Amino acid sequence: MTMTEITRKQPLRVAVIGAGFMARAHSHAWRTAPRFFDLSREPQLAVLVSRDAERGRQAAHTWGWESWSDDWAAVIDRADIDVVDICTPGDTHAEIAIAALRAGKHVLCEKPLANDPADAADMVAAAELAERRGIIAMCGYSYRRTPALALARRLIDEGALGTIRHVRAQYLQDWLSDADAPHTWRLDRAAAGSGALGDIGAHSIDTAQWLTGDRIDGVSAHLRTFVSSRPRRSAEVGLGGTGDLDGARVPVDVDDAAAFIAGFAGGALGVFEATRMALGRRNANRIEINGDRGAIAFDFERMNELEFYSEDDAPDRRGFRRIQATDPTHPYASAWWPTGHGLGYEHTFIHQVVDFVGSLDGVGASPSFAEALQVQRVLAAVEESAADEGRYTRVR
Ligand code: SOE
Repeated sequence: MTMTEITRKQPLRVAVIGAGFMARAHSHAWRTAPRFFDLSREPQLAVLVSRDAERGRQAAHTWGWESWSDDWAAVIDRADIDVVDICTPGDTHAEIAIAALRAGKHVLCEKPLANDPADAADMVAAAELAERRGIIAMCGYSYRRTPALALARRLIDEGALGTIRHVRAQYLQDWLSDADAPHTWRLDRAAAGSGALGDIGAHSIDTAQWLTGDRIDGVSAHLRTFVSSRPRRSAEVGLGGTGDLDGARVPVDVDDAAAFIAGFAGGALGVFEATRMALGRRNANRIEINGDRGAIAFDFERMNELEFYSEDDAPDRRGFRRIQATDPTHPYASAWWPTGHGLGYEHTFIHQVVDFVGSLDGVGASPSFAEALQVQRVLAAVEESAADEGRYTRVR
């Protein structure tokens, strides 16, 4: 009988801050990424941080973390931590990320980067200083890591769409359609910065700018709040919370829906919509881009598929074709299952970990904090425009 010891790679010790839905997705990703991808370092789930003792202990146990803490500042000071992964509401991002970068930790921070451009700019300054010491900072716009969208990016980079004229992006959810759906921190301006706009519209803005390689430089926007107060819950886990209702209602001070047209610096025209009240649409993160040579269309509710139209096809067979982005030639796909077997939401976070660890080898983390700051500036311009009845507003 022979027995050989498995040689392990250099560990990458991770601390996740948060114990909600996102921390759960990230925990799974840190654990799974090295099981399917050949990473240069071996992520280790060192410590989960949560203010809530019971929830933190439980989450750390269930998701496979070595330990739990209620003190993020102490965790950041620990010499054995390499990465700080921030999965808390937006109002806490700047303080934690800046402290972590100063302490020499690599940072992965959930989107949107912050609740306003000023905090985001401070985070960019800290990231740029840290980068000189080989420390990386990345923002978690996870949809970039959907294979079908990464394929769209490849097609656009190759010139298959030609000059981009139209960007049509909608992010439609319906989990807040019911006026009695409970209040959550995602409806609290102090914690979340904005409503559907920053929560899901930010994804569309990032995706659109990343796919086109262009930036939005002006917007004309409208925001709506359809339900002005919601039942209070004693605790919150996942979307909408799980704690008991106590009969009180909490005011909603963010948008339920956002709609805006956008001018791109390169001349393309964009139309954006973000809502968590589009009844029947569960997580329809959609984008369609038309150029003068071709077009792509994508809907996350069919996340394994990309529609592609090309003027290069013979005239008698032109039309959108439906590509299943599950072939080994497609981005990320060769690490997974046989062609056609499909991936899910969680895979985008696994790919995010793969790219994050990859960027430690000097590839350059993207979306960088600077890219995420540009998204923040668009969000701010949308709010400014909406406050002025849709006046066309420059992104500054
Ligand atoms: C809630 O609307 C939410 O969880 C967003 O916060 C995420 O960014 C998105 O991926 C799914 O929906």
